[in-house]
Amino acid sequence: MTPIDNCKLIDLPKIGEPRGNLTFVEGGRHVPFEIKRVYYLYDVPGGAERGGHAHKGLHQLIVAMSGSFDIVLDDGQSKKRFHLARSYFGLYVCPMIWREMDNFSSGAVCLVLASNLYDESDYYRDYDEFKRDLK
Ligand code: T46
Repeated sequence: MTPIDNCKLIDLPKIGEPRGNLTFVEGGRHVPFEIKRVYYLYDVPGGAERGGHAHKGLHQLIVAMSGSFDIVLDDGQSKKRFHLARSYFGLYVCPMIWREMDNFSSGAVCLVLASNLYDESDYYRDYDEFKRDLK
């Protein structure tokens, strides 16, 4: 088992009705952290790439609210590509995982629920530095 095995797709509750669907996420219940921040990526141009970093301590749940995109997770030993395309699945990403995001469809919206407020010092933006600190 490597750290990447802690990252998994979480099947979120879905209340389906003829008037539409409703999905909810409760911190500490559906995700293994309290939610302190929400942010989202949208209007991503075709062919653009996002990510290219790892977090030292941040836990996240990443959801394709609309459209689709891919995320490649990398724990320094192995890599896994996830295709997110449904708003009732969230990808839980634990700390110390490098991620790259690409293949955004037109109109894609990527919602992120995060365990902490924005803090640039929590980022590794250099892959070699990330790898060095894994040891
Ligand atoms: C992640 C992926 C999925 C803020 O000022 N506050 C914030 O809460 C965030 C998330 C970003 N920023 C600033 C920092 C940069 O100047 O927004 C700018 C763009 O951020 P970044 O280049 O990190 O964006 P992405 O899309 O590559 O990554 C973001 C998150 O940073 C990251 O946590 O996992 O979305």
